[in-house]
Amino acid sequence: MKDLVFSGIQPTHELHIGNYIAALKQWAELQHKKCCFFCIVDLHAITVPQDPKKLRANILEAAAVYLAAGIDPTKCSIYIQSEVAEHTELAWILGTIGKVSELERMTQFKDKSKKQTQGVSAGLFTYPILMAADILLYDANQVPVGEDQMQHLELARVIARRFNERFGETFTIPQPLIQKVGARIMSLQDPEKKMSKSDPAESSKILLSDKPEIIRKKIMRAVTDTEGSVHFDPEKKPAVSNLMTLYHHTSGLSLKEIESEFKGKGYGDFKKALAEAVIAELSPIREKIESYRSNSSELERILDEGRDTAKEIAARKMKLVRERVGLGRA
Ligand code: AQP
Repeated sequence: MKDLVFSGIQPTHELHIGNYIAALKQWAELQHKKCCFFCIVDLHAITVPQDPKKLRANILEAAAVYLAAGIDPTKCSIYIQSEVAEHTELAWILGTIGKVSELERMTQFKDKSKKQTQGVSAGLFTYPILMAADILLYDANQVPVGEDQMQHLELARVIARRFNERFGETFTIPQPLIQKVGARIMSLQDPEKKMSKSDPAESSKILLSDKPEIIRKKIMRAVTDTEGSVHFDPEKKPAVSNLMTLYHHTSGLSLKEIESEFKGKGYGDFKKALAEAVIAELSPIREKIESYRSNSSELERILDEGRDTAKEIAARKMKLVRERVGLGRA
């Protein structure tokens, strides 16, 4: 059987280079070899308050970004999570399989709940259950994610196994697909923090929509260390190692090749080369986002087709799940 890949991005804020390296870039490579479902996970987005008008705009923006990053709708399905209601139905059922104690261990919940000023929603707590439903609904066996999602994916595996043991073989156990280098891109201003869409500090992240002069400024201002050597050591030199990771993914050079290119040179030279490599990688994407965004009928058509394909598989799976659990009537 052909491998099935599922992955998604929340349409919250603008996407950054961390989302690109860990998710979109991997997706664009995978689509040539596997059957892929790439979802815009708007139901996940509302686990923290969203402005409804902005959310709708962000959903279409995310679809344009997927296409601009090279995701080809003739090779894979691109669709919006809330348009396939089976995601939420399965999430409810899996919520009776997952345990509160398991959800309480999720570090993302602990981090995100600290930032909520108007109380923490129950949806933020049960987010990993919905993520399990997203993946298990399609029997995805491969899930490309950044390192921050590994704990959620592990929970999806636990839930799938537990369901299969209780009700008989129903779900495929998914495996993570994680970049060897760059599974966690860090903030340009604080190498202890991951680069995050919702970080209010603009200089902490490189957005896919950033123009060349902004990219140059952000990289030239990125924190480094006092040692002055371009050397990969995430423990002792986390900031420089993070910048080297960005250079590795945008120049195609290995970490060793980067070290030898900048042997005896300072951070200034390295940052200039990094900025040009990032600009060369992201500029074509930025230009394409604009053109996909302005062709809304084409975007609508792609999202309709993706939804229909996803819905067919999801409906079949839910029929089986209802039977296994004993819901409704025969
Ligand atoms: N800094 C990162 N490095 C590598 N991968 C990352 N991802 C996110 N941040 C980094 C990966 O991008 C995919 C989509 O992420 P998401 O939209 O589902 O949510 P997130 O992990 O919560 O992303 P952000 O950017 O940090 O958003 P906010 O600030 O809204 O919470 C996932 O595969 C994720 O692993």
